[in-house]
Amino acid sequence: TFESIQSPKELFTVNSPSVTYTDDHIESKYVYRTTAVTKSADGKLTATPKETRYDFKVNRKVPRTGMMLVGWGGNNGSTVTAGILANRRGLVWDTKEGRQKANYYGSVIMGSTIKLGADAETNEEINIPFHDVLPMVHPNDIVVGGWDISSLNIAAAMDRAQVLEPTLKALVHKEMSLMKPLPSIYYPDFIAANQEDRADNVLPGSKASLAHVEQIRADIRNFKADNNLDKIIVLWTANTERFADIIPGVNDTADNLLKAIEQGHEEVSPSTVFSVACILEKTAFINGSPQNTFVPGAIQLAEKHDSFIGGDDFKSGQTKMKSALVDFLINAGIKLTSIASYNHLGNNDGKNLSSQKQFRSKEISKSNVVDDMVAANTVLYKKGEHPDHTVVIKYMPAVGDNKRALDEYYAEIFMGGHQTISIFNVCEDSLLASPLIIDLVLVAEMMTRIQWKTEGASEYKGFHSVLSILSYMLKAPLTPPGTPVVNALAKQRSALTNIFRACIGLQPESDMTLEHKLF
Ligand code: NAI
Ligand code: DG6
Repeated sequence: TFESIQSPKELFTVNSPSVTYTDDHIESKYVYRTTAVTKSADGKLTATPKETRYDFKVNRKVPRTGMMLVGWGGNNGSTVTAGILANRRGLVWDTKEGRQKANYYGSVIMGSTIKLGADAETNEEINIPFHDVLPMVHPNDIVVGGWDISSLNIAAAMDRAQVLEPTLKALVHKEMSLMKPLPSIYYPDFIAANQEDRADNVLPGSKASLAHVEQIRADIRNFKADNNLDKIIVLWTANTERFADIIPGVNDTADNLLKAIEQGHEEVSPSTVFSVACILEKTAFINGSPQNTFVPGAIQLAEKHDSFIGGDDFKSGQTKMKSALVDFLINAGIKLTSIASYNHLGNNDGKNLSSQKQFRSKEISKSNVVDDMVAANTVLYKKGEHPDHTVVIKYMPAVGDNKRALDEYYAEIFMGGHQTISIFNVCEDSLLASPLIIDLVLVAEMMTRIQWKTEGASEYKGFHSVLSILSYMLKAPLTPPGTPVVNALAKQRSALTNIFRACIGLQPESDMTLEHKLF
């Protein structure tokens, strides 16, 4: 059974001649203000304010949305499912610390606010939940399904994960025991050999095939029809795969990739097959793991089909801290010279990452996360200069999902002095990742309902297929080919906030507060 979904009430309207509300849409005429910089022969820079006019159109009808997880029976998959059910039913359970109520803490969309503006009379800040800026899907209304190579039902998978309190598990057990993951595709070479013993729910065939693509497409269509849904978002939260080699003629272009799948080429990974199926099905696909799912051919295919993709690798704990702390240090004028990051964890993710090739995927995504901040500070760093950065991950079964992350930041301060910052971060990995899964799905879904055109153009179109707006939630953000990657957490949040504001004709959130300074 599924509950009826009500279109959420809009918390505010925008009062502006540039913004129009119809039954179906919010339309805004927006002036995007940037600064164009030119350099003369003698090296002198000239900064010129620039204005570009865009029309945005937001579809106000909130669709009945399904989330299909690849790796549904994993720690993240089972935890996020239980979390959504608990919130939907408003559950309260006993813990050794007292009564605990379901919440969406850790979700930027559900747990944080943005400044809408200032009170017209008192100038006091008015903050509203992020979720209310645009007409977004509520996570309580998301219908969850998906695939796993392990046949355990999702209640048993939740027990296997050892993440949630037994009292909570008892409340959702019955409902979750009816949830069975669809059989998935398993090409043993891509994940660690130590995963083989759980692979008892697999489709025939151990390399890419059109039959696999077609089966996944059919699964999406059936799930949509069976649950009376308007839209599906698919998200990879399955094991980290090894990187696929980029081979000319195999995965370098859309046509070659399709051909390689048809011919069963061994260098096409399961996650790439899922992405291709979703792209062809016009279903947004997000990669929560670090591997290079989106080989050039997959990106080209998404562009060709105007289908949305996003990735890579959830940015949950250590890297989120890193992308905030390094931003702070470097923007404070402190010269960071080394970062040593150690992790140990004992869940199945850790077990899979104890294999060298899969660890290498994670090492890559965890290592490139400060590059943009370093490159931007030409005062502290010479061209090409970079802090030392090492990433270590060890599998320690005893600590289960309670990941330990130890970080040492070493920096040069005034007059040759040194500052050492040591961080010890302990928490359940899956309780950090689950709200990110929700954010990724909510934002990706919202982006499917936003269109834009330049002033005077006749046709609206969607954002670029590669949803770089999801960067805040991701360690190695995928961006449209040829465009820069932004890792700095504050910049990522401000892009998300201000794009949403632009869609309803509001200027970027400004912290100038001149009203409190000029009187
Ligand atoms: P997990 O190992 O508990 O779950 C992965 C699930 O994927 C397993 O149930 C496995 O049977 C399934 N699986 C493997 N290959 C599959 C395939 N081809 N099709 C369908 N199912 C398949 O791992 P966990 O902790 O849930 O993490 C999932 C992924 O998210 C990992 O790649 C991890 O590195 C990544 N991640 C996790 C973060 C966290 O904080 N928990 C943060 C960043 C990334
Ligand atoms: C060990 O680092 C396991 C990984 O899967 C991470 O827990 C995960 O990628 C989260 O990483 P971070 O750096 O965002 O905490």
